[in-house]
Amino acid sequence: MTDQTFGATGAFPEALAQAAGLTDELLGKLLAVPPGPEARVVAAMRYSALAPGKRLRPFLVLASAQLFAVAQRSALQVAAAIEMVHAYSLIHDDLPAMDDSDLRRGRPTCHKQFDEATAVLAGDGLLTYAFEVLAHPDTHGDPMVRCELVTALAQAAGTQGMVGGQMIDLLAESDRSLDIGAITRLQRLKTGALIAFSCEAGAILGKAAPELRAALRGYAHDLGLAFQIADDLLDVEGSAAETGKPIGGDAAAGKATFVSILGVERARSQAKVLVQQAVAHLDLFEKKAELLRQAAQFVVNRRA
Ligand code: GRG
Repeated sequence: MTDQTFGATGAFPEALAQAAGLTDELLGKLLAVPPGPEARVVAAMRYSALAPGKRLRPFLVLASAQLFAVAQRSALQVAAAIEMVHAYSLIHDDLPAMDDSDLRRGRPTCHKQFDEATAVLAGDGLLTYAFEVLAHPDTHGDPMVRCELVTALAQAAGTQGMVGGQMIDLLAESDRSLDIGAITRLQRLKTGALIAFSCEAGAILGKAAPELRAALRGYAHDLGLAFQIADDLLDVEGSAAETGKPIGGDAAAGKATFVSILGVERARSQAKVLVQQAVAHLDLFEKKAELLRQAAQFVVNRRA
């Protein structure tokens, strides 16, 4: 494994790059292509999981785990698992039955590079493998902690989280009548739940006191909404060259988003308020949470 201690410089850009390097190294090992015809689905899983993304969720796992002095090896297992679930969601979201997208992370989407059936299987393979990784003894010596991680990720990814949010989103397509409360709930489920799991994972690994775990949940809640508003703003103001995916899709589809409801200026100021709120949740951790504070600023200023 690369000789890197996550966050050693205390600067967010380096820490994000380290999270990406360390997580990709582990993903590369976990997703070694086997011999035999099943090699094709593992190659598709590799293609999507290792495609260049920000690796924000792995960063959040590593930074939250560091608050509780969790071993980096344990945190990396969770970082790899969450990135697998995220990659699965992107593969399935891009399929013709959903967003029908040709471009993701600056490359052809999984079903364009391989084929639709392989992309469905690659998503399924990544989702199931993530739970195998969490259940592995390398993730934590205490089986109860591993069980808690499995339950928390299942809840975040399933019908009470991302899958539920995606269902609401599909039903709401072309529905401009959604109000701000409905959009907030949709996004809390669709993107917020995985972000919240990423932040809480450190507290689970570190067997943290309930109030510390609650503080991380509060941070994640505000961060997730700020992240989504930034995503909606990028869909209006960004470019495909920057984001690596088609832009303008929400407006073309007539979708209600934070930006379509609030307008660009109010959406931007709301994102800033959410970042301030997110950062305030971290007061309990004092200086130890500096990387998470910087991450909150990054989320609203990002261009990809
Ligand atoms: C198919 C079950 C299922 C769920 C799909 C997450 C999701 C639900 C769809 C992705 C569509 C989308 C663009 C959502 C907006 C927020 C989001 C998750 C953006 C992509 O995440 P980033 O910006 O991507 O962290 P990178 O590529 O940097 O990892």
